[in-house]
Amino acid sequence: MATGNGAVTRRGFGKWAAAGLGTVAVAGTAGFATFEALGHRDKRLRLKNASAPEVTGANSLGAHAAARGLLFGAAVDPELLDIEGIALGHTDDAYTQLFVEQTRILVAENAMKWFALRPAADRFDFSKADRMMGFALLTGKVVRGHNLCWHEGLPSWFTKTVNKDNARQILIDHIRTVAGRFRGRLQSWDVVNEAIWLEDGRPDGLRKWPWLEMIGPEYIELAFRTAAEADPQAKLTYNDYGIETEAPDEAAKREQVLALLKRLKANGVPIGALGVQSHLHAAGEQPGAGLREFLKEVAALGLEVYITEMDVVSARIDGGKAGRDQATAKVYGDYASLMLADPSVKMLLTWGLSSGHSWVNEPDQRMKRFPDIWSEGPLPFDDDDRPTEAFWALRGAFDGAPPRVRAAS
Ligand code: 9MR
Repeated sequence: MATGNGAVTRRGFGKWAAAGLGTVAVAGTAGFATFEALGHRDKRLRLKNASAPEVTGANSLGAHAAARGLLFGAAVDPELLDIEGIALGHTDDAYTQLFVEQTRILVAENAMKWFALRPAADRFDFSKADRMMGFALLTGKVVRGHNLCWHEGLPSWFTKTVNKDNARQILIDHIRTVAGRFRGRLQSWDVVNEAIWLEDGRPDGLRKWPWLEMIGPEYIELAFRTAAEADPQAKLTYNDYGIETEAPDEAAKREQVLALLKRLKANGVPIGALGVQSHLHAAGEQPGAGLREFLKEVAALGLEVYITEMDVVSARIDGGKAGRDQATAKVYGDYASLMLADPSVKMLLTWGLSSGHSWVNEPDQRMKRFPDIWSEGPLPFDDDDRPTEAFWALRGAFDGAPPRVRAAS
């Protein structure tokens, strides 16, 4: 676990906290410069923990990505963050330190979803989301929002309350209130999440769910236009999964996503980016030429591309833990290299940072999706916050990426 003399103190958070929040926000990532002094040692050590100098400061994922003009970050659970310690200038909490050390951009894994923000139809609760924003402010992190419109993560009152008469207004009110609250403070918003679902059999590939059924396909356009009014600065993003590999169903889904993006652009909808979730599997079909071609088409629409939720499930890989770790690392390296070779890809976020806090190993998810095997190491750090093989593979992919002029902001 984290050492007493943790990185937070070394990075001078005491000074930042004393200077007040306004100064902290301006300081941004400049605070990382002091860490360059540690130098770069490209040695593949099995490290004691995540605050060892070989993986922190100039050697962190965030710093290596930034050296290429890329943003690296991860999904976080704000309830687990020791924000009080950060505010006082020091924390011993390993989870918190990992995010301080490694990331430059954060996204709430759940805290900005409907079920977290809407305890009742007539009430908003921003406490968890605000906690994350406070942490980001104190530590100079960029933040992206997830998500404004999704068929999952809805509160229990939703189906009882929303009907054809009020659906449009409820969607507008939610987006105005939520995007409005964080106006000017988010790098991007996942405005619409996972709207394509080929299994529903519609020619346009759209998922049949309450907003579609009650508002019609134009709910997507409505969501983007409302978000643009509420927060004109954020890059408004369409985010989806299952569009990464060469598998025929994923290639077909890519086509429908591209068609949707083209329709939105043709109608002048204010969309700025595509989020490719990137929940990958080490076994089975891998990403390849189809994805490369797709990226070119997306870029031609003038959209940025973000890797928004990367992790790798190693279920059904032989060779025990070592075999699974290696296979996972290979996917991290190959996938990040393929994606980052395209200049439209501006950032990479993993869905969590250490396997101790990964949805892949949440009991209900595991039993539903991967019941046959524990999928250790889906992320760049393991249960004990040591870097996994995937850490080195991902960092190597950042090093090999063509430099961007500047990071997305
Ligand atoms: O990781 C999230 C998990 O903790 C939640 O229970 C679940 C439902 O809200 O959502 C998970 O995150 C999902 C993300 O919001 C959208 N893409 C797929 C992610 C993994 O299921």
